[in-house]
Formats: sequence, C-alpha cells, structure tokens
Amino acid sequence: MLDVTCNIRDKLRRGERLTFDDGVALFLEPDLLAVGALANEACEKRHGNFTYFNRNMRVEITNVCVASCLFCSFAKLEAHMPGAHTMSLEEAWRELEVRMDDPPSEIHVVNGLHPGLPFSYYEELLRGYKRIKPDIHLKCFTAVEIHFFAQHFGMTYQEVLVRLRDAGLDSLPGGGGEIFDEDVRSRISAGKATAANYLEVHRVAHHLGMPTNATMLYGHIETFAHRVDHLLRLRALQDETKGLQAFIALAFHPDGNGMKNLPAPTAVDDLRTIAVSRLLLDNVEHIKAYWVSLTPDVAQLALRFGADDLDGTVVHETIYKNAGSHSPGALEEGELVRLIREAGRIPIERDTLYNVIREYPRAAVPEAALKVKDRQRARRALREASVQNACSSKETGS
Ligand code: V47
Repeated sequence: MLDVTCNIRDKLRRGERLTFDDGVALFLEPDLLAVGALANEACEKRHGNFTYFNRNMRVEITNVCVASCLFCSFAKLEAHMPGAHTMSLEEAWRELEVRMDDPPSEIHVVNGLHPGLPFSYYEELLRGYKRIKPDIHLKCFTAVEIHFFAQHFGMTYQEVLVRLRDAGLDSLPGGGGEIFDEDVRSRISAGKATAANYLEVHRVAHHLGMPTNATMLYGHIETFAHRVDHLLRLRALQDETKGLQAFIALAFHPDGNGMKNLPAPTAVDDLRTIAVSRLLLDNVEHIKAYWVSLTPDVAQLALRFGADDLDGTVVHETIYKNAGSHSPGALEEGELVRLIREAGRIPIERDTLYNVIREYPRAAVPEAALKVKDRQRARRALREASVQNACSSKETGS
C-alpha cells in the first residue's frame, strides 16, 4: 500500500471526507486489495453483512431514439429502420401479465427518446401497470427521458414528473448519467440532456419526494479524473437533496456501437471503480454491483469491494445484450441468493425503497437444498452427456 493510501485510510478512520485528489490517488493505487479493503470496511460499517437484491423486470418499450450516443448498441434513429421496435401498450402490459403467477416487485423501464409517441402513451403505460398490480413499484424513465419529455411536450421538469407521478411513477432509475465532464459527454452523447440537465431533473424529483438512482458509464474515453469529478458532482447533489438511493457504475461494453474499437474495462478496473465509488460517495447508502454489466462473477466479487446490492432478477434486458454482454438475460432468485451467500453475506430481498421483504437465514438448510439442486443438475448433465456419447459412438461405430 502506498503512503498516500495509508493517509486516505487514516482520513477515513477519522471520519474525514475524501477530496478530488484522494479519489484520483485511489484509482492510481496499484494495490487493488488495499483499496478494496477500505471500501469493504466502509460498506460493512453501513450494512454489516447484508447484501440486497430485488425481484424486478426490465421493459424496454421502444429503441427508437433521436439521440445518437457513441456507446449505444440499442437505439435506432428512426421507427422504420430494421431492428426498430415500439411496443403497443397492450404488448407492454402483457410483459407483466404473463408474470403474475410469480410477479416482480419492480418494473424498470428504459426507452429511447421516441419523437412520435404522445405523452398520454407514457401516462397510460404507468396506469395500466398499476391496474394489473396496484403495489408494483414503477421505476421508469431516466433523467434523459424526462428532459426529452419536457422539451418535446413543452413542460417544465416539475410538470412532467408530477403528471407521471399522478399516473403511477414511483421513482427514477439512474440511466443516462454517462460521464458529466462536458467535453467527454458532448463527444459520446451529443444531442441529449447535459450533465446540468441530468442533475437538475434528479434535484426536482428529490424536491417532489421522489427517490432516484444515479449511474456512471466508465471504461471508454474518460480519464480517472473525469470519474472522480462525476462522483463528486453526485456527492454534492446528495448533500443538498438526500434523494439518491443507489449509485451504479456501468462498465462500458463495446460491441456493435460507435466505440467498438475500444477494449472493455477489465475486472480489476470494475472492482476498483466500485470501491472508489463507495469511498467517495460517503452520503449514498447503496452501491450496486449490476451483474448484467459486470457479469455475475465480478458482481459477486464486488460484494467484497464496497457493493451492498446486486440489483435484481432483471428477466429481460437488451441494452447490454446488444453491446456484447455475456451475462445471462436473467438470474433466478435462488442464484442471486447463492452468489451472495458464497461471498459470505446474508441475502436480503428488498423492495425498490430498500424495505426488507425477506431476510434469508444464514442457516444451511436452503443452501444445502441449493447444493443438492446443483448436484442433481450436474448428474443430469453427465447422464445426458453419456447418453449422447453412446449415441454418437453407435452412429460412428466406434
Ligand atoms: O443509460 C448503454 C448504459 C444505461 C451501454 O437505476 C451502456 O437501478 C455499457 O441505467 N455499455 C441503462 N453501458 C441501464 C441503467 C441501469 C441499470 C441497472 C440499474 C439501474 C438503476 C439503472 O446503460 C444507459 C447507459 O448509460 N449503456 N449502452 C454500453 N454499450
């Protein structure tokens, strides 16, 4: 551990706030485990041994988008382009209806900025979900979408948010944060909400009592200083409003987008970024390790590098799939529980507002059951493989 990191450790133990230079120094510290240990300590101080997850589902209603972000492999500029899709309201509602025998507690909607849909479409969308399941939490529309609605429909942020809240909106997801630095942002996502717009939408939501999450897209053309600047702008907003529930660092995926020549960030970068986020965002309760972006393996490790939340079951996701993510499309609750337990944590199923729905016992019973299930799965796979081998030996006569 470098001297500078020892100084940071001492500062943290004295309860002092980290500075911009501390943040950059943590990114430059070669001893990843030392940075991870500091973040783990900060995380355990808040959450003890608990790790959260929820049962959620993702709905991407439309990928038609007037913005052309360099990192995006999801959007289509115009509705008639191959691959462009926009769900009818009935199709969007059906996504929930078909899951009502084991319903999620949250729907997370992220869309493109579609120039042709009326505002009433979004209001009806929310009303319809609440009709199907009145207690579902609707975490829908990024700050970038809210900014777009305000411009496109001639309303203030407050007017947009109040109308959506009246239709059933409960909170805003963190998408669209990208990188706040104006130069980087204008290069990777021109033509959409600026950093100031993004922060202002969150500020207005918080003043209305609506919680939000925040994100940062890292691992492309930004520097460590840009990441620290981003985190500190969020910390300043949180000092003011206290409305951010969770922060999510999103690892850049390069397939099929305008930055496809860049390599994806490595696991070391992922873990370090999560750790530094935990240390700089000393006023944000939850740091998520979003397994879709990190892979379940790295997300699991992140639970020892400052993260206290794995997001959720997700069920259906295309933004990362299109950008080359090898993560599965969904994780069952049992798999999330197992990832958490194996990291030495106690799983808590939460709702979107972090109320506890279920605390899983540390006890060996469900874990043993899982292991048995795994053993059964392995035996079945072996049996199937040997049947297949036997068949192909017969066919080839070997
Ligand atoms: O806004 C798009 C990012 C975000 C790529 O609030 C990409 O709980 C990496 O915001 N490589 C959408 N990232 C996802 C998001 C999110 C995810 C999980 C939880 C929450 C929450 C929010 O995905 C976009 C954009 O920043 N993104 N393309 C890409 N190629």
